[in-house]
Amino acid sequence: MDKHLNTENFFATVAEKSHGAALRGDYTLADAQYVVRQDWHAYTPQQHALWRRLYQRQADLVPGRACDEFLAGMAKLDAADGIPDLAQASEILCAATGWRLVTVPGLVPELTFFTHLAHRRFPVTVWLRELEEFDYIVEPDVFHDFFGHVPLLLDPVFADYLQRYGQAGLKALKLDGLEYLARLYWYTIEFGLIQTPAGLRAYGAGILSSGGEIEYCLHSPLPHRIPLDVERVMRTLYKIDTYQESYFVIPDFQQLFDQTEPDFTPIYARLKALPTLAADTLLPDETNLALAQQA
Ligand code: HBI
Ligand code: FE
Repeated sequence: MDKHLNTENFFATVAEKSHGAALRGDYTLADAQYVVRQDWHAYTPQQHALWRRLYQRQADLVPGRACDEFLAGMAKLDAADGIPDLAQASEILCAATGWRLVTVPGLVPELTFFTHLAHRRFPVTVWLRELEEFDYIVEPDVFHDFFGHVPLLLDPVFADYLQRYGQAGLKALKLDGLEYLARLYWYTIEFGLIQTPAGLRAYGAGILSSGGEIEYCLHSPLPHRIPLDVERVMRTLYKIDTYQESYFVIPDFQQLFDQTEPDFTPIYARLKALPTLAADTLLPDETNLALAQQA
């Protein structure tokens, strides 16, 4: 697709969704795939210090709350000391699962995003939030993208799931299925929970890069925790500016991968005839996993 046409549509959509606010990254130097250089030497000592604080807070929170696969990936990436050089991190990742990191100015159009994922390339935003945004940020930054998403890409099964998601995204663009697929992304890749022998754990990047939701999602009595069913998730609306009202729980990554094996074409057709579900819905046949079970 022509890059400029694509770009105009993208910025028009973003502006509409965000009530006119422009995206924050610098897109002027991006290539046709929205890739930019990470100018690692341009990060200031203050920015590296802010990264270390963000990293240390999450590093203190993840034991007993993140799944083991995430913790293992995080240890291999070894990024506690400052904003990582993403080309070096990409080499570590590539050796593990064949994924690479590409560096982008921020959110990229869906077609671009899915194309990267389908080719086992994960887009990581190059800029870091400001100090005032320590606890909450609207658009994904390098901390969210790297700390939240990259560790699990070192796990072979999760890595295959994300590639499959990208391939499904490319198909969904043609089938008018994007809203369904965006909900699947939200409730798995961003806010997914996993039931492990040691108890309930988080694997979603939105949770694992958050100082507050990481505890809330596991132990608050407020949200529902529901066994994941792909079609159910695809019908479920989500909140972008509060903690989630429902989390969906998988038993393991293989099951997540297997559930996304079938072609989504007939699923989209079925879902178009059904109403969407509010974020706090609990269906009559659903189990809200008891807190007692979670150890
Ligand atoms: N771009 N850089 C970036 N990161 C994302 O997570 C992202 C994106 N573009 C589109 C997009 N996500 C969404 O449409 C997904 O929810 C499918
Ligand atoms: Fe994310």
